[in-house]
Amino acid sequence: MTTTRVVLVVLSILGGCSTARLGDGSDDAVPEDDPDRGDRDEVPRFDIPSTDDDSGADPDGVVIPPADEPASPDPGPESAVPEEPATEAPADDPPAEDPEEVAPEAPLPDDDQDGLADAREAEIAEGYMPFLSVSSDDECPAAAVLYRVRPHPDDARLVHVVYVVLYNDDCGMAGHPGDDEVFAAAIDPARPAPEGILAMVAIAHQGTLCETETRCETCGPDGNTCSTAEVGGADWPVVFVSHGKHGNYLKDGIGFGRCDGNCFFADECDQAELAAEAPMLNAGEPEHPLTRDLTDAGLVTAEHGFQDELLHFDPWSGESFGDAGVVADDLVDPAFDVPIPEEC
Ligand SMILES: [Ca+2]
Ligand SMILES: [Ca+2]
Ligand SMILES: [Ca+2]
Repeated sequence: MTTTRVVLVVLSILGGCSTARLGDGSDDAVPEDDPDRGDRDEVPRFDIPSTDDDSGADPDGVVIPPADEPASPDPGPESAVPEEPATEAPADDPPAEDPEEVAPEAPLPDDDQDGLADAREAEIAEGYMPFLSVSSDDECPAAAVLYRVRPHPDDARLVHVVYVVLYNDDCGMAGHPGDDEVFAAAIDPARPAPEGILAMVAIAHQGTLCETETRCETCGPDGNTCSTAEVGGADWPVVFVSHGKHGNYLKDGIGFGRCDGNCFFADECDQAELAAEAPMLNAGEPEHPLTRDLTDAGLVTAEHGFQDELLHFDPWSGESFGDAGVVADDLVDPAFDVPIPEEC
């Protein structure tokens, strides 16, 4: 009996060794013996010692198999532990996506703190700038445009823009160095230009006996519709500029509240073939100016035709622009508030 037991033991040992070697090539042998299916991931552990199998003929491999068989269930869960970090790796990926989501949410600069991105203000003021009709024979047309953009006080979805046109001089009757002429517009940025220009207000000779206010709408009653000029197939609302004096009117021709012959027959306006081109700059808001020096900002400069005494002007200083009006007052003057037409 003892002899046969010895033989059986030897055979069982040899059989265990071959099983381990098979495990190198296939995982089938292990699962059959192991009740815990979750431990099948231990297969890689067999692959590692398999390098020893390269020696193939080494008899040492015979000793290892029996030790692995009973031990295999236990090291199973232990081996699962080091594998967990591998599963945690993908968990680290999500945080990498977060910054990408945050980037587009980053607010754009709003240095004048009015709730509108300053870059958007520039797009609106310049993109919806009405057709500025300066007489072709104006003898002092050098100009620059300072503007103030803010959410419309009556509807934050809309925008209110005040345009202050600064000229090097007023060369009309009783002319003077410097000139500031104002008009304003209510704009719906959800509509393309020029359709988005809903209504305008202009005042010529403000504060004088010749003061004349004109208003117009682009979507209101026919009697108050803005005059337009065709540019690129679209009809742009026109701001008529009186010859030499630069008073702004929204209605040309002869008659009460119109340009031609107004101010004791001194004013005259023309429909220019091309809109006046002038550099433009955002003034910001009263409490948060975007500029305090129009020359350093590149607007009122010698290159743009302005004389020395007008250089380095602070639009928020409360001082007159040359011998003209106070620009800081122009920018906040409620007389230029443009109501939103009900029809628009
Ligand atoms: Ca702003
Ligand atoms: Ca603004
Ligand atoms: Ca003037």
